Amino acid sequence: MTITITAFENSPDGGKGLARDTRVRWALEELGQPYEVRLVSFRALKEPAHLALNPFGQIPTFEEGELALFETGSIILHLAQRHPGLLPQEEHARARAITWMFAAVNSVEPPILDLTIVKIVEGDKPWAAERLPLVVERIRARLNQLSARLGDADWLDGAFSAGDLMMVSVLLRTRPSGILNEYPSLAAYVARGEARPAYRRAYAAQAAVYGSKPTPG
Ligand code: GTB
Repeated sequence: MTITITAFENSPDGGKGLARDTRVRWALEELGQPYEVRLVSFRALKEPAHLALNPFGQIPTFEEGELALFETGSIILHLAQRHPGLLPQEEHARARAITWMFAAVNSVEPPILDLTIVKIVEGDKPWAAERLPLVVERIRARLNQLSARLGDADWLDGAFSAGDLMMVSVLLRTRPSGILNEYPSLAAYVARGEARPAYRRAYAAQAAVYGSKPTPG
């Protein structure tokens, strides 16, 4: 059965890999699963056909036969459970890798998203300048904790897993702000993720949609 995901017809980042279809593409590439992409306009995102796939009117979505999913965490967990390569076989190691996936989207991503919100969506509010340093401090607090746990390891818990794929994807969102460079071990961790052939294929595929450069940076 063909796997079809959705992505922006016009991504605001022009193909720099920041939209969330990149992490799903990356997982599919790691798992060696072919896929097709349906591009969706901003208007079509909020129309009934797309809302039936994702009630929040967002990309990416995932369809395979009768199954339709949304939420990158759920899509990647489904794929990693179905195909070998992104989750360890051993029960406890597998549960820990899944824990890192949740940590990425529940504990690390929220303050990172707040930074985009305070800078772009709320940038013209009179209190935005006051809020900005608070949000940056919350990001730093999480990155301090994460870099302490990573230490000098290559990956968060043994071999590269879906937990690392999700965490690297989330950390990449901090790059435009420069905060990641304050944490050399995390910057190196993200660079290791980006250097993986599967990531590079995923990046190139999304860049090609928007006529952007095929390599990150
Ligand atoms: N929790 C959901 C998931 O993980 O799947 C969040 C999905 C989501 O935020 N999708 C965004 C979307 O469809 C695209 S990724 N937004 C349109 C809308 O809500 O109307 C967020 C994103 C968009 C653009 C950039 N960029 O250009 O830099 C980066 C990230």
